[in-house]
Amino acid sequence: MVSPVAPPDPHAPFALAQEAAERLAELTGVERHDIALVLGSGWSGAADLLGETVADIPADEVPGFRAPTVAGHGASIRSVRIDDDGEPRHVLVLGSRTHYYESRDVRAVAHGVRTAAAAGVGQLVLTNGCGGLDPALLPGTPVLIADHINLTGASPIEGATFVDLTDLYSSRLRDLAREVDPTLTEGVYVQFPGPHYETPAEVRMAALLGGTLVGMSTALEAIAARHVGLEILGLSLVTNQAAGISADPLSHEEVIEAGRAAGPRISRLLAQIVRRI
Ligand code: 8IG
Repeated sequence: MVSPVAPPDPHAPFALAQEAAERLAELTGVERHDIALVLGSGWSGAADLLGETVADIPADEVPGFRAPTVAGHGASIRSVRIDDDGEPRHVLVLGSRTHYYESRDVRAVAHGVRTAAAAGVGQLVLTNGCGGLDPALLPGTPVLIADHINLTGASPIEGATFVDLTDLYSSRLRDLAREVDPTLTEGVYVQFPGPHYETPAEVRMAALLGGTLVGMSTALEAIAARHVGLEILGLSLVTNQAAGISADPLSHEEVIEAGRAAGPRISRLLAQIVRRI
């Protein structure tokens, strides 16, 4: 018998992203955006420091975006205008992201990035809160992502599309970030599927594999972003030592608190970096 279920249409996510970008242009009055920013745990203050907020839109008013399900995660999409010198630039600030752990839906995870590309964006800044694998990496430390290891077992790419991931996290943009803060160190971000945190044995494995940071976002989004040609900067905030690194158990409240404490400092850093892009 022939299956009555149609195969998934690989173009559908891009059509939805196009629709979302058109709706964003209507709602913000900004025809094209130049830079997109995805704000993870601890990074939300940066939007206020970037420039003038032209529009602030509840995410669920834009096709394909969902209201976030996690306490401490934002829920709006902002258009911010940077007017330093020369041509004004428009930054699309995605205050909410869909995580893979919410429903293992890679299309939903990639939608923000694809919408940004459809809105005209050339550079994408992905931020997150994460666990640190090196005992010397203390909570509150921002780290540049130099590369990633994707342990989700998933990809946002559908079909036989062989996307090159060399220099995925742009060395040009990392250099530029270090011009703002020469003390920034680099690390390899390991994306686990979550939503549970790792066991101490998994944390030791991630370190053996060459990881520096563990988290539940960013890698899948970076892959989707490279696929659509974006230049990517990744910034992590270490909000906790990974499981087993310190004797204390992990708690979401502790993660939120570390993000809150580091917030003003890393938000200033991020705003300075974005203004240089
Ligand atoms: I914030 O220690 C934050 N997110 N997987 N492990 C994983 N995700 C995280 C962690 C962590 N801290």
